[in-house]
Amino acid sequence: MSTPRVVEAAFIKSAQSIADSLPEDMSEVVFLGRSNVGKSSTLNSLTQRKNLAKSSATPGKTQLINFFETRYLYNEESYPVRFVDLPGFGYAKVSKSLKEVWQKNLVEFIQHRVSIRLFIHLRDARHPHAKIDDDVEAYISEFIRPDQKYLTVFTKIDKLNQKERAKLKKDFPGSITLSNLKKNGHDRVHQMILETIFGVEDGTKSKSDSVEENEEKE
Ligand SMILES: Nc1nc2c(ncn2[C@@H]2O[C@H](COP(=O)(O)OP(=O)(O)OP(=O)(O)O)[C@@H](O)[C@H]2O)c(=O)[nH]1
Ligand SMILES: [Mg+2]
Repeated sequence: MSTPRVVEAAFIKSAQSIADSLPEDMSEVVFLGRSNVGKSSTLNSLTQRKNLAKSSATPGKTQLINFFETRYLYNEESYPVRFVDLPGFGYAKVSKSLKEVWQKNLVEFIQHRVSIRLFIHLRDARHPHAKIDDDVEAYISEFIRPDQKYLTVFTKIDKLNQKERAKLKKDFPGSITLSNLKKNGHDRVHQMILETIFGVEDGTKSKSDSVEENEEKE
C-alpha cells in the first residue's frame, strides 16, 4: 500500500467573505485555529510546498480566505481536494466573546459554506487547554452537519518532551499530533482527509485488521 501524496497544488484565489468565494463545486478541507498556531505551515507541509501558503513568525499573517486546489494520488487513484487557509482567531487584543475576536465574515463562511467536508482545528501542543480553542470546538459542534467531520490536530509537537506528548495523547485520544519543523505526523492527516471526503480507508490499517479477522488473507 502506498501513502497518500499531494501531487498537484496551486493557489487559486483569496476572498474576503463567502460572497466572493469560489463556487461550491469541490470538497473542501478548512484549516482553522488561533493566529500563529501553524495553519499555513501545515498546509505547506501537507502539499510539500515551502511557500504555497504564506507563513510568518508574526501573528496575523493570513488575513483573507485563501483557496488552494490540490490533487491526491493514492493507490494509483486520483482525488481532487480544495484546501482553505483561514486567518487566525484570537489575534485581536480584546477577546470578550468568540464573535468579537473572530470576524463576522469568517463565522459566516464556516457556518454556511456547503462544500466544507472537514474542519481541521489546529491547536498549539504547548497550550492544549486554551479556553478559546475549547470555545471554538463547542461552537462548531453546534452547527456541524452529518456530512462534515471535525478533527483536532496539535501543532508544534517538537516543543514537547516525551512525557508531555504522552499526556497530550491521553487527554485528547482522537487527536493527531504533528510537527511542521520535523515534518512528521502529516500522513495521518492525509488519511483522515481521504477517508472523510472519499470514504477511502487506510490501506495499512485495514490490512492488519483483515489479518486478525481472516488468517487466509496476506
Ligand atoms: N516549532 C514549530 N514551529 C512551527 C510549527 N508550525 C508552524 N511553526 C511556526 O509558527 C509560526 C506561525 O506559523 P504560520 O503557519 O504562519 O501560522 P498561522 O496559523 O498560519 O498564522 P496566521 O496566518 O497569523 O493566523 C511560524 O514561525 C512557523 O515557522 C511546528 O510544527 N513547530
Ligand atoms: Mg496563516
